[in-house]
Amino acid sequence: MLSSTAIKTRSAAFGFDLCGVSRAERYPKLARLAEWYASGQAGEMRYLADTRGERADPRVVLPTARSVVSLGVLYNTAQPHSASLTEPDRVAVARCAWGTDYHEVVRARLRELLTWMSREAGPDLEAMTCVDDGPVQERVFAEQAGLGWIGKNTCLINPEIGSWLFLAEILTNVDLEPDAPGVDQCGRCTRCLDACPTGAIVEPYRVDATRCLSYHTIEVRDDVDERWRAAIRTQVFGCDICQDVCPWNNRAPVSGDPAWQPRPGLEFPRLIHLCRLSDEAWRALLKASAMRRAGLARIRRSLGYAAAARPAAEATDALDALASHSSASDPRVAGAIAWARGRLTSVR
Ligand code: B12
Ligand code: SF4
Ligand code: SF4
Repeated sequence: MLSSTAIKTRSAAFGFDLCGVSRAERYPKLARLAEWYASGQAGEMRYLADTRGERADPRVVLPTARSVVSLGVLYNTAQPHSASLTEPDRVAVARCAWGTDYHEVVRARLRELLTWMSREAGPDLEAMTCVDDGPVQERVFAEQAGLGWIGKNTCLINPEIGSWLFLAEILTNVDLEPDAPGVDQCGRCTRCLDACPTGAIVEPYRVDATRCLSYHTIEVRDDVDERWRAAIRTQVFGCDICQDVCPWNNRAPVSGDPAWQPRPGLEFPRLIHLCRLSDEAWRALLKASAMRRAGLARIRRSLGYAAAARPAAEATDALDALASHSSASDPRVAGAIAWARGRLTSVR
């Protein structure tokens, strides 16, 4: 017989650091997505609206669902935070993209857990797994399942291990004992709102994605809106600033999991190094990496915007290096190089 306790014990053996259970229900916070999308703050992430019916109620995803098992994997490593970067010619790739693509790693772990659950529950088990790209509001279910609380920066924070977490779920028809929801412990802190370089946390618990550097450097397919290009500076893929400054991450433990350790070249590389990197070297670096989501042209586009923040000689070297690759004919890369060169002449 499948129980919450047994699933929790087993999940740890499969590499999950957190596990909790909630009922598969239509929680009030789930309604926020539709309002958020309607406000235009999702930008071009249409897939969120296309799946809004499923996202509002897990029983639309799996009609027989009774419980949601929420899982968390700590990906923090021993390296310093991007906010403490002292060498200005270095740039940051988001910590969640330093190692192997978490979608692949976590999905494999979910499969193992599900196989075990099927053995325990027998042939009547119905279940569905999600990690990131499924139509499930993962932070809401994680909060309901007691994995932590949704902070003012909108990240799920666990009081013991912080917010450097990948989230995943198993929706199932099994009636499992639910956990108590997480309790908000942000208190009067506003560090994430104060530190965000673009004011994207427009109010506590609300991120306007169209201002967020993570959105611009990972999700935006064409040119980044001119208003936000200069803000990219060092955040060339994703952005960790609102988690770097969160006091709950000061004592976050470090994961020894080889999957999350930074690949050589991704731990705060020099901008010029990334700009010079050949297509072949990038192909090797992006293999089974979460950075594939943006693709090389978009990554080089962001490097072009970042170059504009450097002193003229250094920026020119970086832009010349970007211009030497065949992807310089991509309109997004060409546009970024032209924009950055224009700023070098107009600003200085
Ligand atoms: C779209 C998306 C983004 C967008 C929008 C982010 C955002 N803040 O909404 C962008 C591209 C900007 C983004 C960035 C990042 N993301 Co993202 N993203 C997602 C995705 C696919 C959907 C999130 C979503 O629907 N957002 C829309 C908002 C409205 O919905 P929501 O996040 O569920 O928020 C609910 C709560 O905030 C709730 N709520 C909370 N408090 C309150 C208070 C009140 C008063 C009310 C009414 C409601 C309310 O209402 C919302 C509606 O459901 C999820 C995966 C998933 N399927 O859930 C990953 C996910 C949230 N992202 C993740 C990560 C790691 C990141 C980055 C850290 C990556 C990086 N380093 O660049 C940044 C963090 C930026 C940030 N501060 O959020 C992780 C978060 C893990 C964690 N600890 O929270 C997730 C869960 C993916 C995963 N499986 O691990 N992301
Ligand atoms: S990820 Fe960066 S840009 Fe986005 S809300 Fe956090 S600090 Fe702001
Ligand atoms: S920085 Fe402060 S306000 Fe922001 S999420 Fe962390 S504890 Fe909450």
